[in-house]
Amino acid sequence: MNAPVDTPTPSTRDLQALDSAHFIHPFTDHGDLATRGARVIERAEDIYIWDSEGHKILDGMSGLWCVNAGYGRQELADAAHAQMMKLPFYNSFFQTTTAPAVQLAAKLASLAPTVDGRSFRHVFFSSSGSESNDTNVRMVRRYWDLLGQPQRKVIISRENAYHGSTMAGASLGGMSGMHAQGDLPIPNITHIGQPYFLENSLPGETPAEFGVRAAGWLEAKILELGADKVAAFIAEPVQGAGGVIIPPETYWPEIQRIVDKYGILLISDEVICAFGRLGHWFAYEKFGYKPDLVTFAKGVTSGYIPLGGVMVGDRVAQVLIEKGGEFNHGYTYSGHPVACAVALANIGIMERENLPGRVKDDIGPYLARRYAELNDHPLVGVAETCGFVAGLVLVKDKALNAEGRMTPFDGALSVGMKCRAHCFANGLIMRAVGDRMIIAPPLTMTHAQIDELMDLIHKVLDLTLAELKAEGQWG
Ligand code: PXG
Repeated sequence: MNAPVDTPTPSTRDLQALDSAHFIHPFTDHGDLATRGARVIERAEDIYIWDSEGHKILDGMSGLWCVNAGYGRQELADAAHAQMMKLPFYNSFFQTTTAPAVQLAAKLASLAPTVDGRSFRHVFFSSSGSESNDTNVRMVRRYWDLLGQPQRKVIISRENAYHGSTMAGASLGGMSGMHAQGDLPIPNITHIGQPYFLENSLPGETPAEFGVRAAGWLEAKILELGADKVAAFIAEPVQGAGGVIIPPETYWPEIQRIVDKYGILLISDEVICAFGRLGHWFAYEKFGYKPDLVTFAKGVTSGYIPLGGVMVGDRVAQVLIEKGGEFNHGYTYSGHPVACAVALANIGIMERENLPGRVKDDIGPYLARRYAELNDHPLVGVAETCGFVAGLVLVKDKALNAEGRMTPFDGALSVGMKCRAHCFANGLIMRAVGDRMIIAPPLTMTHAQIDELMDLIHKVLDLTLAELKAEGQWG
């Protein structure tokens, strides 16, 4: 075999020019990008990334909610290398299988907790969260067809949910900007309101009351459609891309009561929330509900290689397997041996370092304590965490107005984007969703690194406030 040719790394300017000329980025305004040039990320270690200009940046978003075990894990590279040399690819169609796919399926089944006798013994693999949710749509419809109830077609989701970007994923999602492009949602998908206390509660309502009322929107929608038309409800345990929306404690138990009452399937989309992110292997355990299908991706490999899938609960698996015949669905890379080998190694690291347990008992509570301090900052309406995701809302005035609400900034001011610019300039990756600033850092963080993160957050908030004052937008 030839040794790899050592080509010189192109300059940042050259990369930006080629990028602009050839690379269509996801969710990007290319006119805007061309005027700035893309930020080129070159390498990463632990919780930090470095751009091509040598800036060190604390990655408060774990790549894109996925590098749960942190960067620079030799074991994951070794697992991929060893599997590539042994068997880089073989498919799992036509009654064949490979050891990594089998072992990962069994491992995932052992990690998914059984609640009230409902267990997960089967897994369907894909390469992403979007493909996994497409699988869910097909699997749910197949399930009801096999049970002789083909009229049960409607899947209920929520506004401001994110379930991916394929036709089905974007349709399940509740992002109006996505629906506006390409005639979405596809038929038989509908949405109810989200459980966002700050925006959707009534004056004087407690979070507990609001949680029950928000769950009640599901029951109202089921009754409006006719229960015999409804196939499933899909939701993220905590909404991620929507801005880290943490539901009140009363929400999930009430949702469970409703799906049980009408016999509809419950899909827990845990693409962000599983694999330690909320302090558990799977997040439904944290909230105590009982999904029939669980979507996963991202953290299963810590993002080192694409892999996703669906944990298929016994209720669905039994019907598919016992009554099903052939389910005409699958992807070339379902059970990709290299991706599965990396996932196994990644789960090995998470077990050895007890990453879910650290989030639950140590760094999660520490982050929560430190985040609570942000509530004292004049710009911060509410700062809150759940496991290792956190969100804070930037507000113009946190004193409650006559309607019992804080006063938001005028959207045209793009205060979240101003804050995000200060983050970039000061070595911190934090996402802005409107005026909500959100993080989901690697689960390996030490207390000292959380302190470093908090110093950076205080600094960017102060800089944002100073900018607003200088523009005459404050006070
Ligand atoms: N479900 C959930 C809950 C997600 O967060 C997907 C499905 C789709 O996964 P794939 O692998 O197909 O991208 C996601 C992905 C953001 C952002 O801006 C979030 C995601 C993807 C891209 C951007 O926060 N989540």
